[in-house]
Amino acid sequence: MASTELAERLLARDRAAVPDALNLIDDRRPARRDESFALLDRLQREVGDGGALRVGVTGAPGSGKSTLLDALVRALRRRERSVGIIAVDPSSPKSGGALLGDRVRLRSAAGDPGVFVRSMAARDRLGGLADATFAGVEVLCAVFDWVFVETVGVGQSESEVAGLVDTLAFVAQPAAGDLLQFMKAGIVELPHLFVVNKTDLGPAAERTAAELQAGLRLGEAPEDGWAPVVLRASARDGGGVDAVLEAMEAHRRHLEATGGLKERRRRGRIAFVREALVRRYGSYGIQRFGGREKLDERLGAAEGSSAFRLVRDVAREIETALAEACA
Ligand SMILES: Nc1nc2c(ncn2[C@@H]2O[C@H](COP(=O)(O)OP(=O)(O)OP(=O)(O)O)[C@@H](O)[C@H]2O)c(=O)[nH]1
Ligand SMILES: [Mg+2]
Repeated sequence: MASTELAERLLARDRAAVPDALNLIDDRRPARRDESFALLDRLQREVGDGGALRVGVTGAPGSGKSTLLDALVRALRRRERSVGIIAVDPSSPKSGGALLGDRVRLRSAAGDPGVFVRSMAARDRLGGLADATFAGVEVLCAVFDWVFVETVGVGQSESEVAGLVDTLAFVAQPAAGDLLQFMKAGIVELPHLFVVNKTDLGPAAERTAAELQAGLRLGEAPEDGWAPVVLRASARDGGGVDAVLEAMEAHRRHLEATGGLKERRRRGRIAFVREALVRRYGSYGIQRFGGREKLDERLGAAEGSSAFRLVRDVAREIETALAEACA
């Protein structure tokens, strides 16, 4: 199917077009890449800076991210909201979705056309969160009311996923003892809400929540004016799940009221392009291009292009600069 037809169907919120669109963005053949860029440019322009709530759900392995997502999906379906989910698979370089059933176990999604789940590889050949993950979010956001991205881990994956979503939720295990590590790594600065999960297991959750709350108070006042929220939940029993949803909605309202939404997405796109280019050409390449400032200027001036096309276009410019440097 041509990208123009795919774009029409996605913009008409036709869910049946989603798998074809995801296949297209995963296709590396040059002609298909051009189609894919055209599709993503159009989605970016026409979906604009509103649309689906984009929420990242992160946390240590086994903390209950998927179980929480399952509970959130149920709550959203009761409210007649549609949901798209990208589960980032940390293990396989190319999972093709086969692991999906094991990792995500979304019972709530079975047979429901209002829920779409896709598992994607964490890393592409160049390292970093796979480009397809970023593109997949754009596609799902055209069609669904809410889009979630589940990622495991502490460290780089958090900051990458933070650039991709409006709201970042961190799922913490009771008494995991991770808190100090997060603080050292600066992780506590990124999430907008912390969910201490498994409260059904006893009082440890209460302690962890109090510890987190105290730790967050030590940090600097957030520059976007949003004070991170600490919530308690039992994803398994559904306890506290509505409050999690409400906190996510409250954060979105905050972003809209302060103008932060547009700015956050703009910065997220620029960070994505910059990281992709630095990964590919190193700081030497960026230097040859004219340095970070020139790069940011170039990226800031390219509003109509999707981040993906921009990576390709600026990559060509950097290669020209490198060739000149060698001549
Ligand atoms: N008691 C209890 N167990 C829970 C709760 N939430 C999740 N679990 C259990 O914790 C285990 C891990 O849950 P998952 O939802 O798969 O955790 P995850 O964070 O998605 O794990 P990965 O995707 O592997 O990183 C499973 O055995 C769940 O049944 C909860 O609220 N209470
Ligand atoms: Mg999971």
